[in-house]
Amino acid sequence: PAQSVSEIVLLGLPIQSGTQLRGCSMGPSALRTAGLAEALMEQGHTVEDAGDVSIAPQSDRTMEVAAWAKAADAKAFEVSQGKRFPIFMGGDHSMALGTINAMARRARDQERDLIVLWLDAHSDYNTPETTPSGNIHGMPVAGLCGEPGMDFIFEGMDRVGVMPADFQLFGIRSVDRIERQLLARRGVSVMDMRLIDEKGVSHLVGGILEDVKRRNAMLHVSLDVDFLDPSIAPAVGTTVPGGATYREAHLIMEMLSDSELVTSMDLAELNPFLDERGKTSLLLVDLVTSLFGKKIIDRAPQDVNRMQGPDWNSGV
Ligand code: Z70
Ligand code: MN
Ligand code: MN
Ligand code: MN
Repeated sequence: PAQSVSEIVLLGLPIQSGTQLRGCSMGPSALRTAGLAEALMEQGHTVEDAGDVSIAPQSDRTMEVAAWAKAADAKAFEVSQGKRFPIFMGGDHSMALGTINAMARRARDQERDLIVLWLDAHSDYNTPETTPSGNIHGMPVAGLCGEPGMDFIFEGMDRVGVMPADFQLFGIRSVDRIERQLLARRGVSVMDMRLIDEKGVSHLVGGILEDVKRRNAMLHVSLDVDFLDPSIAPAVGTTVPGGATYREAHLIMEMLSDSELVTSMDLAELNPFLDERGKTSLLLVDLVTSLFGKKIIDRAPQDVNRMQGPDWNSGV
Protein backbone atom coordinates (compact mmCIF):
# COMPACT_ATOMS: atom_id res chain seq x y z
CA PRO A 1 0.00 0.00 0.00
CA ALA A 2 1.01 3.57 -0.49
CA GLN A 3 3.46 4.93 2.04
CA SER A 4 1.15 7.90 2.35
CA VAL A 5 -1.66 5.76 3.84
CA SER A 6 -2.65 7.62 6.97
CA GLU A 7 -5.18 5.18 8.31
CA ILE A 8 -6.66 1.77 7.54
CA VAL A 9 -10.43 1.58 7.81
CA LEU A 10 -12.32 -1.69 8.13
CA LEU A 11 -15.85 -1.85 6.76
CA GLY A 12 -18.08 -4.90 7.24
CA LEU A 13 -20.39 -5.87 4.37
CA PRO A 14 -22.30 -8.95 5.63
CA ILE A 15 -23.75 -9.79 2.22
CA GLN A 16 -24.89 -13.30 1.30
CA SER A 17 -27.73 -12.70 -1.16
CA GLY A 18 -25.35 -13.35 -4.07
CA THR A 19 -25.23 -17.05 -3.21
CA GLN A 20 -27.64 -19.81 -2.16
CA LEU A 21 -25.42 -21.06 0.65
CA ARG A 22 -25.72 -19.20 3.95
CA GLY A 23 -22.72 -18.18 6.05
CA CYS A 24 -20.92 -15.32 4.26
CA SER A 25 -22.84 -12.83 6.38
CA MET A 26 -20.63 -13.96 9.27
CA GLY A 27 -17.45 -13.00 7.39
CA PRO A 28 -16.88 -9.59 9.00
CA SER A 29 -17.47 -11.02 12.46
CA ALA A 30 -15.00 -13.88 11.88
CA LEU A 31 -12.31 -11.46 10.63
CA ARG A 32 -12.78 -9.33 13.75
CA THR A 33 -12.63 -12.45 15.92
CA ALA A 34 -9.40 -13.52 14.17
CA GLY A 35 -7.91 -10.17 15.22
CA LEU A 36 -7.59 -8.28 11.94
CA ALA A 37 -7.60 -4.81 13.52
CA GLU A 38 -5.26 -5.85 16.35
CA ALA A 39 -2.76 -7.45 13.96
CA LEU A 40 -2.55 -4.26 11.89
CA MET A 41 -2.25 -2.04 14.97
CA GLU A 42 0.55 -4.27 16.22
CA GLN A 43 2.38 -3.41 12.99
CA GLY A 44 2.09 0.25 13.90
CA HIS A 45 -0.82 1.19 11.66
CA THR A 46 -3.74 3.32 12.72
CA VAL A 47 -6.94 1.31 12.29
CA GLU A 48 -10.54 2.41 12.48
CA ASP A 49 -13.38 -0.08 12.44
CA ALA A 50 -16.33 1.61 10.72
CA GLY A 51 -18.68 -1.24 11.70
CA ASP A 52 -21.07 -3.11 9.44
CA VAL A 53 -23.35 -1.74 6.74
CA SER A 54 -26.95 -2.99 6.79
CA ILE A 55 -29.93 -2.78 4.45
CA ALA A 56 -33.70 -2.74 4.86
CA PRO A 57 -35.47 -6.08 4.23
CA GLN A 58 -36.17 -6.76 0.54
CA SER A 59 -38.72 -8.96 -1.21
CA ASP A 60 -36.20 -11.29 -2.88
CA ARG A 61 -32.50 -12.09 -3.20
CA THR A 62 -32.04 -10.15 -6.42
CA MET A 63 -33.49 -7.02 -4.85
CA GLU A 64 -31.24 -7.60 -1.85
CA VAL A 65 -28.13 -7.65 -4.06
CA ALA A 66 -29.21 -4.36 -5.65
CA ALA A 67 -29.89 -2.78 -2.24
CA TRP A 68 -26.52 -4.01 -0.95
CA ALA A 69 -24.71 -2.57 -3.97
CA LYS A 70 -26.16 0.87 -3.26
CA ALA A 71 -25.48 0.71 0.47
CA ALA A 72 -21.95 -0.66 -0.02
CA ASP A 73 -21.13 1.94 -2.68
CA ALA A 74 -22.31 4.84 -0.50
CA LYS A 75 -20.48 3.73 2.65
CA ALA A 76 -17.35 2.55 0.80
CA PHE A 77 -17.10 5.97 -0.84
CA GLU A 78 -17.55 7.70 2.49
CA VAL A 79 -14.89 5.72 4.38
CA SER A 80 -12.30 5.95 1.55
CA GLN A 81 -11.89 9.72 1.67
CA GLY A 82 -8.47 11.29 1.94
CA LYS A 83 -5.58 8.90 2.25
CA ARG A 84 -7.48 6.20 4.09
CA PHE A 85 -7.01 2.64 2.93
CA PRO A 86 -10.29 0.72 3.11
CA ILE A 87 -10.43 -3.04 3.73
CA PHE A 88 -13.91 -4.23 2.81
CA MET A 89 -14.82 -7.32 4.81
CA GLY A 90 -17.44 -9.41 3.01
CA GLY A 91 -19.66 -10.89 2.33
CA ASP A 92 -20.06 -12.83 -0.90
CA HIS A 93 -18.35 -11.47 -4.01
CA SER A 94 -21.40 -9.49 -5.15
CA MET A 95 -20.07 -6.98 -2.58
CA ALA A 96 -17.65 -5.81 -5.29
CA LEU A 97 -20.53 -4.28 -7.28
CA GLY A 98 -20.62 -1.61 -4.57
CA THR A 99 -17.03 -1.42 -3.38
CA ILE A 100 -15.45 -1.25 -6.83
CA ASN A 101 -17.95 1.32 -8.07
CA ALA A 102 -17.03 3.43 -5.03
CA MET A 103 -13.29 3.10 -5.66
CA ALA A 104 -13.83 3.88 -9.36
CA ARG A 105 -15.56 7.08 -8.20
CA ARG A 106 -12.53 7.90 -6.05
CA ALA A 107 -10.25 7.29 -9.05
CA ARG A 108 -12.42 9.44 -11.32
CA ASP A 109 -12.29 12.31 -8.80
CA GLN A 110 -8.48 12.19 -9.06
CA GLU A 111 -8.57 11.82 -12.86
CA ARG A 112 -6.94 8.42 -12.55
CA ASP A 113 -7.96 4.97 -13.76
CA LEU A 114 -8.82 2.12 -11.41
CA ILE A 115 -7.16 -1.21 -12.13
CA VAL A 116 -8.61 -4.26 -10.38
CA LEU A 117 -6.56 -7.33 -9.46
CA TRP A 118 -9.25 -10.02 -9.12
CA LEU A 119 -7.81 -12.98 -7.21
CA ASP A 120 -10.30 -15.81 -7.68
CA ALA A 121 -10.79 -19.40 -8.85
CA HIS A 122 -13.69 -18.08 -10.93
CA SER A 123 -13.85 -15.32 -13.51
CA ASP A 124 -17.22 -14.04 -12.19
CA TYR A 125 -18.17 -12.86 -15.70
CA ASN A 126 -21.60 -14.44 -16.03
CA THR A 127 -24.66 -12.33 -16.75
CA PRO A 128 -28.34 -13.06 -15.93
CA GLU A 129 -28.47 -14.47 -19.49
CA THR A 130 -25.48 -16.79 -19.23
CA THR A 131 -25.47 -17.87 -15.56
CA PRO A 132 -25.81 -21.60 -14.96
CA SER A 133 -26.58 -21.12 -11.26
CA GLY A 134 -28.51 -17.84 -11.01
CA ASN A 135 -26.06 -16.71 -8.31
CA ILE A 136 -25.06 -13.07 -8.63
CA HIS A 137 -21.67 -13.67 -6.94
CA GLY A 138 -20.73 -15.25 -10.29
CA MET A 139 -21.55 -11.97 -12.11
CA PRO A 140 -19.91 -8.92 -10.46
CA VAL A 141 -17.11 -8.41 -13.02
CA ALA A 142 -19.66 -8.51 -15.84
CA GLY A 143 -21.90 -6.04 -14.01
CA LEU A 144 -19.06 -3.60 -13.36
CA CYS A 145 -18.04 -3.82 -17.04
CA GLY A 146 -21.56 -2.90 -18.16
CA GLU A 147 -22.71 -6.23 -19.58
CA PRO A 148 -26.46 -6.31 -20.33
CA GLY A 149 -29.09 -7.35 -17.81
CA MET A 150 -27.46 -5.86 -14.72
CA ASP A 151 -28.32 -2.17 -14.96
CA PHE A 152 -31.03 -2.54 -12.30
CA ILE A 153 -28.28 -3.09 -9.72
CA PHE A 154 -26.81 0.36 -10.37
CA GLU A 155 -30.11 2.23 -10.54
CA GLY A 156 -29.90 5.40 -8.47
CA MET A 157 -26.13 5.05 -8.09
CA ASP A 158 -23.43 7.31 -9.49
CA ARG A 159 -22.25 4.54 -11.78
CA VAL A 160 -18.71 4.81 -13.08
CA GLY A 161 -18.03 1.53 -14.83
CA VAL A 162 -14.72 -0.22 -15.36
CA MET A 163 -13.20 -1.15 -18.71
CA PRO A 164 -12.91 -4.93 -19.21
CA ALA A 165 -9.22 -4.35 -19.99
CA ASP A 166 -8.71 -2.79 -16.53
CA PHE A 167 -9.54 -6.09 -14.81
CA GLN A 168 -6.71 -8.54 -14.20
CA LEU A 169 -8.34 -11.88 -13.37
CA PHE A 170 -5.75 -14.00 -11.57
CA GLY A 171 -5.76 -17.59 -10.30
CA ILE A 172 -8.63 -18.61 -12.55
CA ARG A 173 -9.46 -22.33 -12.87
CA SER A 174 -13.24 -22.47 -13.26
CA VAL A 175 -14.94 -20.73 -16.19
CA ASP A 176 -18.39 -21.57 -17.60
CA ARG A 177 -18.87 -22.18 -21.32
CA ILE A 178 -20.62 -18.98 -22.44
CA GLU A 179 -18.72 -16.96 -19.85
CA ARG A 180 -15.50 -18.03 -21.54
CA GLN A 181 -16.69 -16.79 -24.94
CA LEU A 182 -17.72 -13.46 -23.44
CA LEU A 183 -14.33 -12.99 -21.71
CA ALA A 184 -12.54 -13.60 -24.99
CA ARG A 185 -14.80 -11.22 -26.91
CA ARG A 186 -14.24 -8.42 -24.37
CA GLY A 187 -10.48 -8.96 -24.18
CA VAL A 188 -10.42 -9.44 -20.41
CA SER A 189 -6.99 -10.47 -19.12
CA VAL A 190 -7.41 -13.94 -17.61
CA MET A 191 -4.29 -15.21 -15.86
CA ASP A 192 -5.35 -18.79 -15.37
CA MET A 193 -3.58 -21.51 -13.43
CA ARG A 194 -1.84 -22.85 -16.51
CA LEU A 195 -0.26 -19.46 -17.19
CA ILE A 196 0.69 -19.09 -13.52
CA ASP A 197 2.33 -22.53 -13.53
CA GLU A 198 4.26 -21.71 -16.70
CA LYS A 199 5.35 -18.12 -15.92
CA GLY A 200 5.20 -17.98 -12.15
CA VAL A 201 3.43 -15.60 -9.80
CA SER A 202 6.39 -13.25 -9.50
CA HIS A 203 6.72 -12.56 -13.25
CA LEU A 204 2.99 -12.06 -13.78
CA VAL A 205 2.30 -9.88 -10.73
CA GLY A 206 5.43 -7.87 -11.53
CA GLY A 207 4.02 -7.11 -14.99
CA ILE A 208 0.67 -6.01 -13.60
CA LEU A 209 2.36 -3.71 -11.07
CA GLU A 210 4.54 -2.13 -13.76
CA ASP A 211 1.40 -1.34 -15.71
CA VAL A 212 -0.33 0.21 -12.68
CA LYS A 213 2.73 2.36 -12.00
CA ARG A 214 3.17 3.48 -15.62
CA ARG A 215 -0.48 4.56 -15.79
CA ASN A 216 -0.47 6.15 -12.32
CA ALA A 217 -3.64 4.14 -11.70
CA MET A 218 -5.28 3.25 -8.41
CA LEU A 219 -5.16 -0.47 -7.63
CA HIS A 220 -7.98 -2.36 -5.97
CA VAL A 221 -7.33 -5.96 -4.89
CA SER A 222 -10.41 -8.16 -4.73
CA LEU A 223 -9.53 -11.39 -2.93
CA ASP A 224 -12.03 -14.24 -3.18
CA VAL A 225 -11.12 -16.86 -0.58
CA ASP A 226 -11.49 -19.60 -3.20
CA PHE A 227 -8.40 -18.16 -4.95
CA LEU A 228 -6.51 -20.04 -2.25
CA ASP A 229 -6.17 -23.80 -2.30
CA PRO A 230 -8.98 -25.42 -0.29
CA SER A 231 -6.41 -27.31 1.79
CA ILE A 232 -5.25 -24.05 3.36
CA ALA A 233 -8.56 -22.14 3.10
CA PRO A 234 -11.50 -24.51 3.60
CA ALA A 235 -14.05 -21.82 4.55
CA VAL A 236 -15.65 -21.36 1.12
CA GLY A 237 -18.88 -22.57 -0.44
CA THR A 238 -17.34 -23.38 -3.80
CA THR A 239 -13.98 -25.08 -3.36
CA VAL A 240 -11.99 -25.66 -6.54
CA PRO A 241 -8.84 -27.81 -6.38
CA GLY A 242 -5.49 -26.47 -7.55
CA GLY A 243 -5.64 -23.09 -5.85
CA ALA A 244 -2.89 -20.70 -4.87
CA THR A 245 -0.48 -22.11 -2.32
CA TYR A 246 0.35 -20.52 1.02
CA ARG A 247 3.64 -19.33 -0.42
CA GLU A 248 2.24 -18.00 -3.69
CA ALA A 249 -0.43 -16.05 -1.82
CA HIS A 250 2.12 -14.56 0.58
CA LEU A 251 4.48 -13.70 -2.27
CA ILE A 252 1.71 -11.79 -4.02
CA MET A 253 0.93 -9.83 -0.84
CA GLU A 254 4.64 -9.08 -0.29
CA MET A 255 5.07 -7.85 -3.86
CA LEU A 256 1.95 -5.71 -3.56
CA SER A 257 3.28 -4.32 -0.30
CA ASP A 258 6.70 -3.46 -1.76
CA SER A 259 5.04 -1.75 -4.73
CA GLU A 260 3.11 0.67 -2.48
CA LEU A 261 0.51 0.84 -5.24
CA VAL A 262 -2.53 -0.81 -3.67
CA THR A 263 -5.25 1.61 -2.59
CA SER A 264 -8.10 -0.66 -1.40
CA MET A 265 -9.04 -4.29 -0.87
CA ASP A 266 -12.01 -6.70 -0.69
CA LEU A 267 -11.95 -9.86 1.41
CA ALA A 268 -14.77 -11.85 -0.21
CA GLU A 269 -16.52 -15.20 0.10
CA LEU A 270 -15.29 -16.12 3.58
CA ASN A 271 -17.88 -18.55 4.97
CA PRO A 272 -16.93 -19.05 8.64
CA PHE A 273 -19.67 -21.69 9.00
CA LEU A 274 -17.48 -23.98 6.87
CA ASP A 275 -14.15 -23.19 8.52
CA GLU A 276 -11.95 -25.47 10.62
CA ARG A 277 -11.22 -23.84 13.98
CA GLY A 278 -10.80 -20.38 12.42
CA LYS A 279 -8.03 -21.53 10.08
CA THR A 280 -9.20 -19.57 7.02
CA SER A 281 -9.96 -16.36 8.93
CA LEU A 282 -6.53 -16.49 10.56
CA LEU A 283 -4.87 -17.05 7.17
CA LEU A 284 -6.64 -13.99 5.77
CA VAL A 285 -5.38 -11.90 8.68
CA ASP A 286 -1.88 -13.21 8.00
CA LEU A 287 -2.12 -12.32 4.29
CA VAL A 288 -3.35 -8.82 5.10
CA THR A 289 -0.43 -8.24 7.47
CA SER A 290 1.91 -9.21 4.61
CA LEU A 291 0.14 -6.69 2.38
CA PHE A 292 0.79 -4.10 5.08
CA GLY A 293 4.48 -4.74 5.34
CA LYS A 294 5.15 -7.82 7.44
CA LYS A 295 8.38 -9.41 6.25
CA ILE A 296 10.24 -12.57 7.16
CA ILE A 297 13.47 -10.60 7.45
CA ASP A 298 14.33 -6.95 6.80
CA ARG A 299 16.29 -7.21 3.62
CA ALA A 300 15.46 -6.38 0.02
CA PRO A 301 16.40 -9.25 -2.36
CA GLN A 302 18.76 -7.00 -4.36
CA ASP A 303 20.84 -6.35 -1.22
CA VAL A 304 21.92 -9.98 -0.87
CA ASN A 305 25.24 -9.57 -2.66
CA ARG A 306 26.12 -6.40 -0.80
CA MET A 307 25.74 -7.98 2.64
CA GLN A 308 28.98 -8.29 4.57
CA GLY A 309 29.86 -11.34 6.56
CA PRO A 310 31.44 -11.15 10.00
CA ASP A 311 35.13 -10.34 10.06
CA TRP A 312 36.70 -13.60 11.20
CA ASN A 313 40.17 -12.04 11.50
CA SER A 314 39.15 -9.44 14.04
CA GLY A 315 37.50 -12.05 16.18
CA VAL A 316 34.08 -10.31 16.17
C1 Z70 B 1 -20.16 -20.13 -11.42
C2 Z70 B 1 -21.49 -19.43 -11.47
C3 Z70 B 1 -18.72 -18.48 -8.28
C4 Z70 B 1 -17.71 -17.69 -6.57
C5 Z70 B 1 -18.73 -19.40 -7.32
C6 Z70 B 1 -19.52 -20.01 -10.05
C7 Z70 B 1 -19.31 -18.58 -9.64
N1 Z70 B 1 -19.28 -19.61 -12.44
N2 Z70 B 1 -18.11 -17.40 -7.79
N3 Z70 B 1 -18.09 -18.90 -6.26
N4 Z70 B 1 -17.03 -16.88 -5.77
O1 Z70 B 1 -22.42 -19.90 -10.80
O2 Z70 B 1 -21.63 -18.41 -12.13
MN1 MN C 1 -15.52 -14.53 -6.85
MN1 MN D 1 -9.34 4.87 -18.86
MN1 MN E 1 -14.66 -17.67 -6.67
